[in-house]
Amino acid sequence: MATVGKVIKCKAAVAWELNKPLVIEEIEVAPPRENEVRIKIVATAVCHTDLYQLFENKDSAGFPAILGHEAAGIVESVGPGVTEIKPGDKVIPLFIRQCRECHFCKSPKTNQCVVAWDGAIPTSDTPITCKGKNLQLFAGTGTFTEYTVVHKLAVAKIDPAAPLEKVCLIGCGICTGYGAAVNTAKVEPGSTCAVFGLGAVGLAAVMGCHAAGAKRIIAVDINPDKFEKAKVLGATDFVNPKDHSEPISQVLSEMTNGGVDFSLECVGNVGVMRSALESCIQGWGVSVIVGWTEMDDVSARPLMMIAGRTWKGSVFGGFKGRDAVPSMVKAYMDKKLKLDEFITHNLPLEQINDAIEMMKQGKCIRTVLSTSTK
Ligand code: CXF
Ligand code: ZN
Repeated sequence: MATVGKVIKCKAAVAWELNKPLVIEEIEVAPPRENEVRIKIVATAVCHTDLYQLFENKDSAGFPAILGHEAAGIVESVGPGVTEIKPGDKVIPLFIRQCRECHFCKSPKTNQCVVAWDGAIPTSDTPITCKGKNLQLFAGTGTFTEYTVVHKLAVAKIDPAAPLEKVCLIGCGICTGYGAAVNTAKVEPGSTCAVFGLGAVGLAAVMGCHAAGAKRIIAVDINPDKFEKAKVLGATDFVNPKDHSEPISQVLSEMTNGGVDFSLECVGNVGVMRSALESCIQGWGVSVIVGWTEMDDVSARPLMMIAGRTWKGSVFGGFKGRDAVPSMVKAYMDKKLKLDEFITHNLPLEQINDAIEMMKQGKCIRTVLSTSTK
């Protein structure tokens, strides 16, 4: 390829500072260094965590930045030390790295590799610049761009036949929700589940509960427009907390004779996390925190757990990315996993601020942004 070994000038949506619209700018992307992979991003979707980073996370160390962490693309070139990935491979960047060698990677219990979060640490030494300034790559992926550079442990190689404009969703929302049900909650056949929040992550959690054989899946959201899609993905009951004056945990307890077996919080709100826990049945109920927030502490009465409930959480659905993402792509190709139902809009990267606005207003599930072909 003519670009190998050279700086690539291309377009990206740059987040210059908190709370400001993204700006389409020309950026310079350095050739991959040791253990790095330069990827042409073909499709990238907007996830709620990108909005969290732009509007709510008050840490200025993350700016200026290229946001985006749910994407798929094609490897343009690789740096020294990269052997498992080659130019032309179709890949999904990972915001949780997997080294396959540490004691966490060797355990089937977790995806918290010792270097899992290394990409998320702000650094002055990033491979992408704009107007002479280094840009942070959000979550170590920074995908709202035509080209990005990621560490080799943050790349999953996928089926060359996979449609990138669909499977990009596997890079975050689908695995996060589906895995939270299947891997973290370990939903059991015949069980009763409740999913709080019906964005892409919550809908994927519904899909995971359904795949695990749950008998009853109660979908909870204050926006009733979300119920239709939840039904398509397997939800059996629908509750809008605004329709009830009593606490939602009481409503669910009455509906289920004491509480649900599994609950999943997919909002990122500490009050909802508590409600989800309190909606679980005593004795064996399991509640999983899936939604992302770093702003507030979460609290609950100790009796909740003393009486036999388990409160846990996961990131990326507990999936080890380099191993699981290719399998999830295969599941989609084999028609065992739904993705198309999650894509409500398609836009060019240039219209990313419209996608962000729609997500803010709860008007979309996923908008997939495409980069121009060149
Ligand atoms: C997040 C977790 C923190 C890094 C970016 C992605 N998960 C879901 O959006
Ligand atoms: Zn995400």
